[in-house]
Amino acid sequence: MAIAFHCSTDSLRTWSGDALAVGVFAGEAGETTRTALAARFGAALPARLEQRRFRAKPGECLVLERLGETPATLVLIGLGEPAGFGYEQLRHATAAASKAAAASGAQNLGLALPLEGLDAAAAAAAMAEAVRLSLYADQRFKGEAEPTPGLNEVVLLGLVAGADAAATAAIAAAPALCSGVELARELVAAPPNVVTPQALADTAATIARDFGLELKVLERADCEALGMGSYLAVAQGSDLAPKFIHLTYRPSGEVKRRLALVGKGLTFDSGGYNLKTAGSQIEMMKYDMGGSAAVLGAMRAIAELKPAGVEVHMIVAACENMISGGAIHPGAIVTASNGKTIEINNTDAEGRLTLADALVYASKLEPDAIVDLATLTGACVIALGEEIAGLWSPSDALAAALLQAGEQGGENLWRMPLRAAYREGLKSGLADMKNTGPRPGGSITAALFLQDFVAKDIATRRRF
Ligand code: TOD
Ligand code: ZN
Ligand code: ZN
Repeated sequence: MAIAFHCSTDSLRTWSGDALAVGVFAGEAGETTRTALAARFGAALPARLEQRRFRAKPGECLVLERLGETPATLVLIGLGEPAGFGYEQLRHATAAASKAAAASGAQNLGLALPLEGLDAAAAAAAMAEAVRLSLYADQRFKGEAEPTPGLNEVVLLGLVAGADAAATAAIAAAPALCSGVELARELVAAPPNVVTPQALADTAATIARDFGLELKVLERADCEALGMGSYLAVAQGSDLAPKFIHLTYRPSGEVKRRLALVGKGLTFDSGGYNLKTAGSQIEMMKYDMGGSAAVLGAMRAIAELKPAGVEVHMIVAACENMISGGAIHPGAIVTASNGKTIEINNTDAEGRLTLADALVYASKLEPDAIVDLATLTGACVIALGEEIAGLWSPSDALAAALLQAGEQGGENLWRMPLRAAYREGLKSGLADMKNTGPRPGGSITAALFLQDFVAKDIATRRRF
């Protein structure tokens, strides 16, 4: 059931409901909050926190139930030092509070978290999204649904709805954004025998039907006619047909900017004849369509929110990377749809082969910007760890815009270099290029490879 969100000028001193969650900074910085808590819940409260050894460290969560009054449940969330507090910490604190409140049986929750120095709309969005996403439970593959606690109403304390139209709008947009995020997560979590290239095409068809978007799905023969030899080389080892998916959102008024979202859609990556090994990687390779899940989720949100002025194209060259008598040989040379020849020195560097033809196709649409999302290299994970995505762009302005969106939207991005000298690593004696460079700098050569399939003027073109 939908969760209702409200803003309220109430504070932790005045709000009444089932559960109240209060963020507390560590040490000195938390003193005013502790004083306010004592004023509201009695002078014994600080001693009780001391007894439970609540130190307000980040991630610390203390639930005090049956306070004998309303709110019946007080959830204290440790926030650590104020210096480290931003949108990401706000999301984590909100998620912890929501789960604790729902588990306590509360129907409504008052959230008192520090919002000083944060943009009201971005903070409201962060909280509304964190509540919904933290309470989501994936029951699709359970034989019997397990009961999952939820909340009916969440009140964001200290935000003035009427006075801040942007915060109100952000809260209104949260359900559509969360539906997109949940769709992406469901696609990523679903197993590879369920999320096939056809299933990705079906998902795009559902979005198109539900929200009135345009959909074109190119079959193998259509891709052959367009000369997509790079993408089709990856798909040829699978018994499942490739699906090249092009979903388009057109705004009702004037089009001011055009954006292309490209996502890697490998519904399973065995590595091909450069086979992945057990224990380290192969069991996880249903996740190799994460980029396509992200862009499908984004389109689901865009389709519902209907932003003005921007036309958005989503392109996913979906297929599986499998082994069979018909699979591509290591060492094969193929030709992409821009005429470039590629020596496939590693069949496991297949994502870039599919993206090459997807980027050529996207370039032909003449967008103002292309944003490509992909689970492309382990080297990027080695460089940045599990929680930060690498970002490569020749455009400082686009990179800055994406970094800022990531900061507010809860996606950590880090800009990486497109070091031209590393192109050396992709030289082939026979073909125009190889698909795989040396292991050092492996994520950078992957980005340099992709750059060769993007029309040269896109990064420097108009505005975005
Ligand atoms: C690589 C170019 C691509 C491949 C990637 C993939 C690796 C994996 C996990 C660290 C490796 O050492 O073989 C790396 C390093 C962690 N493999 C990759 O990065 C062959 O996983 O298959 N993309 O399609
Ligand atoms: Zn691979
Ligand atoms: Zn892959």
